[in-house]
Amino acid sequence: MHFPDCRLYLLFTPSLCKGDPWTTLAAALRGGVDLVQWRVKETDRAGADRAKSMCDAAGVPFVVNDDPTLAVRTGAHGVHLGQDDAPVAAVQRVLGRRWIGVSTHSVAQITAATEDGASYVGFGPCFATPTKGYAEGKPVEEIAEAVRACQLPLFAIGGIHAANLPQLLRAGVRRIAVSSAILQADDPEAAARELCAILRARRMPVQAAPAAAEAPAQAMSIASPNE
Ligand code: TZP
Ligand code: MG
Repeated sequence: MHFPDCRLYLLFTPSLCKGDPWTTLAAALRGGVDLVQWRVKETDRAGADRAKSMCDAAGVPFVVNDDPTLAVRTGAHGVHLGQDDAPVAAVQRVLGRRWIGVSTHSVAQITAATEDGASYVGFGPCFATPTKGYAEGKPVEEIAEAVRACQLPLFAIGGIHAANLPQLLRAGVRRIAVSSAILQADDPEAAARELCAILRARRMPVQAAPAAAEAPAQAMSIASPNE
């Protein structure tokens, strides 16, 4: 199944929400999140079904973390796997044509995920984040190198919020996956909207151009899978 042009991937863990989780998810969807991952350790079929229905109503694809069986049962669009989860090929047999995303932390892991048939990769951590216990992020040069090397859609992940996103955009990142930037926000809709606006601004072609020399860098929008 073709992987769509999603840019703002919400890692949805109900227990991490500052407010009511379902109100938070609804707000995030209104704010422009365009891919949602169900990220819950214990199997919660009812919760996953509820999140999937909300995503369906918003026309947003739904991915299940770690659990291919739950992905099939909920009718999810895909599953997301970490480096310690089952191999892509084995999961593909269960999932058929659904997407398989893989968490990666190096160019070697990106290459392996690509060869294994992944649909997209997560790459990080880009910044320190208590959400997954990372005390520091990767150097920006390493992120830029990963973006350059990656032939699949790449979602930067880890500690990303509106204030540090421009740094990643300058490194070539065009898609991000976030948890706390939205789930912990006082206003999750506004937080999602702001991230969307920053991501979108990076894709806008330069309009009237006194500084015409900057136009090519600003205008690139469809050059590679990362674009
Ligand atoms: N994988 C790498 S960092 C991370 C995951 C799941 C956590 C992302 O959450 P946050 O709150 O956006 O840092
Ligand atoms: Mg996992």
